Amino acid sequence: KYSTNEILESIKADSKSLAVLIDPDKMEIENISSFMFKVNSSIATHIFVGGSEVDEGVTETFVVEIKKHTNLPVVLFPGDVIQITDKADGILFLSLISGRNPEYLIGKHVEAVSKINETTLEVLPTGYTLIENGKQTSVERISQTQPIKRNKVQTIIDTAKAGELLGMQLIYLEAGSGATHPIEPEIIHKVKKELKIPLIVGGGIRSILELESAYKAGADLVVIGTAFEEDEMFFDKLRKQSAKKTDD
Ligand code: 1GP
Repeated sequence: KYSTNEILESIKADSKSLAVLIDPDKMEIENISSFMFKVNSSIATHIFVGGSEVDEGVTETFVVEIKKHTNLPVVLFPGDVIQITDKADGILFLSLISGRNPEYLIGKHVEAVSKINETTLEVLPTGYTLIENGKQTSVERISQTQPIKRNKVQTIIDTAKAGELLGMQLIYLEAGSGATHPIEPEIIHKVKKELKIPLIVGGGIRSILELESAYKAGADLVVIGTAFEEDEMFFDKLRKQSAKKTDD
């Protein structure tokens, strides 16, 4: 049932993947069609859908609407089991490996199995690693876990590596949505050097410069949410055409 690895393979094949994060709590459903029009003409390769506190049923309604307007793979980035829907293409099966709350390391996963079994979602086992960013994030509040301190670089590296050795297929370095500062390139670089699996980086990336430096440091997939919510013009800067020019 989980035999297709299409989404994982697409991330492995393109070391500059870009996921646009849509948080159903932060966007009006009426705006999805115009938003997706911009996404489609940008360099985005994936759509992530999720949030910390989305009510039951809302994620599904959003995914259905998003799918009407794009052929990009839609991946659930769930804050909770109730966000699981078979209308998406894949799901980040997140273990919060920076934290020590068993619910977010294995509890929610057991709860999720019966729901996932009813779907054909591609399951992407992901080591979700929250890095401290100066202010409390909603992940911290809801999961009641501590992020890893930014200066504990070896702990960050060892945590990511432990995730890989446990068999996870992706490592996600998260600064938190709306973070003041994105994850430092130096941390991305050091973590990437130790990993064989793809690295996802997100939280607080608001400019092309920050995006490019994350890729340069070794991020395979970058997740951006807030920058698009706050400034749809940001899409214009990420149009397919202008990306080509930079490549040339
Ligand atoms: C949050 O990593 C994502 O989970 C994206 O963060 O909203 O700050 O882009 P932003």
